[in-house]
Amino acid sequence: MSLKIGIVGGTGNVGRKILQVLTEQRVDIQSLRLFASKKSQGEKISFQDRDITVEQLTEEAMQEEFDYLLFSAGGEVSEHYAPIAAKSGNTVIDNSSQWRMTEGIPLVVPEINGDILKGYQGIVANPNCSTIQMVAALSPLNEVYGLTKINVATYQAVSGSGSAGMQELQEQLADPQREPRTYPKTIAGNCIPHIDVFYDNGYTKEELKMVYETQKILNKPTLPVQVTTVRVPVINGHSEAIYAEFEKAPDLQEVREIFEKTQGLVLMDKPGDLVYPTVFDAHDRDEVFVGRIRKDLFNPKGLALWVVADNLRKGAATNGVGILTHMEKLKKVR
Ligand code: 11C
Repeated sequence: MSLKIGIVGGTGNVGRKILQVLTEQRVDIQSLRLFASKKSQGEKISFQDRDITVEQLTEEAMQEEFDYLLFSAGGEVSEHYAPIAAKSGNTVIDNSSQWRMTEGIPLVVPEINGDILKGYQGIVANPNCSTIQMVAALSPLNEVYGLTKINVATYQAVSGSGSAGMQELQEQLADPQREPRTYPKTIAGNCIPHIDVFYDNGYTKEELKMVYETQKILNKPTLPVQVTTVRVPVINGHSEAIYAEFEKAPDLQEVREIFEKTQGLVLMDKPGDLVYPTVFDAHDRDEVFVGRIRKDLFNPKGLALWVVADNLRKGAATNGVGILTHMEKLKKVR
């Protein structure tokens, strides 16, 4: 079926990646409209063989008929406009954190829980980038061994903060004296254990997103998830050092086989030959890369992993377009 698609936040980092992924995945598009704030109205964005003129986002436009509206313009825009679009019968795939934990709103990584979307119309939430790559790697192990605990530290690229973060790192690399604006401290040559705001319990919003989103996607509402998120001076690509425990002791060889046969994962795990993933391997790729697989030295049920993905792709655009294509597939299944 030829689809009527709208992208809200079409001029941002993720909006542009969505355009790229729609083309690569050959989504059959009847019409494509791009919406942004008044400031970007009239801008031209090239898509396939044409230029698309950016329109100002309005309530009226969201009430028109679309098959899918992909939102990536921040929580406030989604809070206001996504329900208007959904009430008008449109399906919204929302990349912001606004609706992720709302009861009744599906939070989806298509290959894990995409089937909950059968017959669904309304807002579908796309998880946080750092959550997506972690659950993509752990879900196939959960199915075989039963996850009982996660402990993770992230190494997150500045592209997660949009173009402002990328620009700040580049400017500070050229001039280390340059004052921080996007980040609380200098990012060039530094690691900042602080992403988004702090809560009274000492965790950041980014950390608690990873906790609660993981529990919701895996449908394990009491799973203990311990997180420290860190911004690092990397332009693009998030890395994660994950430690997980299971009900059944995982077998290393079998774990590797599971990763090898899981679609969307790439196993890079021959450390002796310097084979382990870094952000350069994951750049502009849709897969999640896994390596450095080790058994816990003290607990046979524990496993350590290093997981890397392109946060703008699998962490945002690819997963969002994946939700769209999955919903289209579900419509064809009776
Ligand atoms: C970062 N993970 O790297 C954030 C960006 O909830 O979708 C994405 C925020 C979100 O800064």
